[in-house]
Amino acid sequence: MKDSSKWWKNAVIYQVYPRSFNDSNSDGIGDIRGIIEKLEYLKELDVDAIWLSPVYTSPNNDFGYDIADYKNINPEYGTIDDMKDLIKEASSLGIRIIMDLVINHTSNQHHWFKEAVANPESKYRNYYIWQNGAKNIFGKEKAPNNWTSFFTGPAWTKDEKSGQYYLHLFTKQQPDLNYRNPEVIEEVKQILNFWLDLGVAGFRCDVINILYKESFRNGKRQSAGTGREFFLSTPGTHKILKHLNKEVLRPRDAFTVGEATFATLQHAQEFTSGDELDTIFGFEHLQHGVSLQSRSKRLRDATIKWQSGLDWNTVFIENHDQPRSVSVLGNDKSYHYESSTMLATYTLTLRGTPFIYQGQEIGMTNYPFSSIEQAKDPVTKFIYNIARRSLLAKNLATKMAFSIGRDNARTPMQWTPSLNAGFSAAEPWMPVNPNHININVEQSSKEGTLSYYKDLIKLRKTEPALNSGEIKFLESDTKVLAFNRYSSGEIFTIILNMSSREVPAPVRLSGANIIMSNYSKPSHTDTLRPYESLIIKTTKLQ
Ligand code: ISL
Ligand code: CA
Repeated sequence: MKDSSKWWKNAVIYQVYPRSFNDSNSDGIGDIRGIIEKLEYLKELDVDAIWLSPVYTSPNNDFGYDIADYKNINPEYGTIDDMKDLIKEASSLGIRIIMDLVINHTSNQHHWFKEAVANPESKYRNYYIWQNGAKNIFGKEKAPNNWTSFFTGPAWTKDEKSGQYYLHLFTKQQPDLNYRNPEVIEEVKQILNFWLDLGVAGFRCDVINILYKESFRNGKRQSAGTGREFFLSTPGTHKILKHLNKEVLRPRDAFTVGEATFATLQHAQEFTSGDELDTIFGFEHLQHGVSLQSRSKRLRDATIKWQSGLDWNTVFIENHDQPRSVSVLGNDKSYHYESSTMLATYTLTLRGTPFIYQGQEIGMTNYPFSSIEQAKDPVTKFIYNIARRSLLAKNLATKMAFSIGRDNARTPMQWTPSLNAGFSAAEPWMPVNPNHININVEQSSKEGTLSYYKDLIKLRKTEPALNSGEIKFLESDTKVLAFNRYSSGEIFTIILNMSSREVPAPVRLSGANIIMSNYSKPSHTDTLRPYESLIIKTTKLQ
C-alpha cells in the first residue's frame, strides 16, 4: 500500500453537520459557504479532514440521510460549484473532505424509486426490494415478514398500486436498495468515482454493514430487534465491499470509515482485515439501547476491549446521532470544564483516528427541550408517539423521546455569546441553546475547553508516541481509565477519572512529570479529583 493512503493514521478528523454549522445567507440554515467561512477556524484547531454529513439533494425526511440525487447539492446548502470551492479552499489549507455515503437506501423521491413505483416494468423496479404480502392464520394479508425498522414500526410498506411491499430499515421514505442487483453496485461505483473526480479524499459509509440481506420471506425475526440476524455483516455484504475496494476505493486511494450498527468486535476485525474498509465506527462503547450499566463503565469496558482487539480504531464519543458527551458521560453543570476536557483527552490520546463532532470542542451540552413541538428528528417524533400510545404522560413521553431521539446533537453551533450564537442572522431552523452566553467559541478559545483541545491536538502531533505508539492499559479503579502510549524511548501515561468522585490514582503522582492536566494546580496527593485527567511523560533510559 502506498504511504499516502495512510494519511488518516496521522489525522484528526472533524465532523460537520452542515445544517447546524454556520449560515452564510441568513435563512436560518447552515450551508456550504458557511463552512468555507469557518475553514480558518478549523485550520487553527489543526484538523486534517472534514467528514461532511450529507449535503446532497434531499427532501429532508431524515435531513440528508435520504438522498434524492447523489450527484447534486441540496439548494438549501448551495450548489455543486460551492461544493467545488469548498473542496478547493479546504485543500489549500491542507484539509481533506470526506463525503457521507448513504447507499443502503435512497429517498423515496429519488428518480429510481419514483420510476420503480410508477412503472413496475422499468429496470428501476429491481433497484429496490419488493415482496408479495404473506397471509396470517385467518387468511388475511400481512407484511412479507415481521422485521421492524431501526426507527420503530414495520420495515415493510405496501405500495397500493402494485399490491407489493417494499423494504425500508429506516423511515418509509427511505426504501432499501437491492444489492442482489449488479446494476445497483454499478451505480454506486459511478457515485464513488463522481466524488473522487471532484477531489474528495474518501467516504464515511452509512450503515455499511447491512447492505446485503440474506433472506426475506423466510426471515422470521428471532430477536427482539429488527430481524438483524438476517442482514448484519452478511457474506453478501463482505463480497460487495471487497468488490468496491478492489475496483474503486483502493486504486483511487480513497479513505473509508464504515458506520457499523450493532457491530461486534469480530465484525469490525473482518471489515478492516485488509481489502474492505480502512476503519470502522463501532458503538459498543456508547451504550446503544437500554442497559443497567452506567455509561462510563460501559465506555471504559468497551474501550479496553476494542483497543485491545483492533490494531487501529476510530476514537469518538459524539456524532450527529448521539447526545452531547459532556451531558451524558460528564457533568455539564458542576464540572463542565473538567469533564469536557477529560473527554477531550479520551478522544485524542487513544490509539486510532480521532473524530471530533462540531461543538464537542467547546463542550456543547444537550438542549433543555420541554415540548415535542421542538422536535425535528423523525426518531424523536416516533418515540413520542409510541410512548403516548402506551399511555405515558406527556412530560415523561417528551423526556423519553428527546433522550433517544437525535435533536440534542443538532442544535446550532455556538460561535459567540450574541444573537443566535453567531450561527445565523435569522431565526435558526433549530433553537440555539440558551447557554451559548457562556459556552461559545469566542470564550472557549481563551482559557476554556477549546484552548485545551488545541493544546492537546498540538501535543498529539508533536509526540509520535501519542499518535502511532503502542497502547497498554493499566490496572486501575473501575472509574478510571489509565493507559500507556509508547514508542522508542518515550512513554506517556494517560490517566482519566471518568467520575465526579475522588478516586485513587493508579500510579504515583508526586514527582511525576505531568505535561498536561485539566486542573490548574497539581495534586499534592495520589488522589484524582473529579474528572481529573493527566498526561505524564517518562523518558526511558536507553
Ligand atoms: O438504529 C440504531 C440503533 O438503534 C442506530 O444506532 C443506527 O446505527 C443508526 O441509526 C444509523 O445511523 C445512520 O443511518 C441513519 C441516519 O438516520 C443516521 O443519521 C445515520 O448516522 C439512516 O441513514
Ligand atoms: Ca443558509
